[in-house]
Amino acid sequence: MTTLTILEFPDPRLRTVAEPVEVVDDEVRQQISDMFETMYAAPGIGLAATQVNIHRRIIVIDLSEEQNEPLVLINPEFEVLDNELHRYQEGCLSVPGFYEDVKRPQQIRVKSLDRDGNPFEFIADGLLAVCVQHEIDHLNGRLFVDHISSLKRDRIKQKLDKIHKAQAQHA
Ligand code: QAP
Ligand code: CO
Repeated sequence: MTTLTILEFPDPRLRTVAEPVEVVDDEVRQQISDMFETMYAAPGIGLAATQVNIHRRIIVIDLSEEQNEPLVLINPEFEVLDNELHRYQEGCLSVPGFYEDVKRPQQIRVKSLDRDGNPFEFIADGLLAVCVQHEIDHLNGRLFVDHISSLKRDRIKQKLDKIHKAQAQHA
């Protein structure tokens, strides 16, 4: 198992639109294992392949306290079931240390492939609905900071630029 490097905003590679997975093979399953290790180590509750510079449509999620409820989504799609918007204070492993309110539809139907390549679907609401939409945004090159004001986004960018410059100095 390997811990992967997480790209951080405003890295332009986070803007890449990921390609669908054609065949769910052992290479894909290895990437999924590495993504779980990376997410659990962080720790985080959701990670899209884009964030670790793998531009394929793969997401790992685990909302449990004990890190024992792994959910894998490959080529996921969703449909909005309840147009009512729900506000949630989101964070992101690619925007460390910053949290802002984002509004999204509160109930969705998710269609996906599992880690064996078999299709499955489920209805998500609450935190899971937030997480799935946040992660699918990543696969489309979007970040939660795209849903907030440009003023707030630019402030976050400036602060992270500063941190990244200091980190480069000490490297
Ligand atoms: C996405 O986020 C998400 O700033 C997953 O310093 C966000 O795992 C889904 C994290 C909100 C649902 C609701 C963030 C860790 C983890 C940080 C994460 C940090 C360390 C974020
Ligand atoms: Co994120």
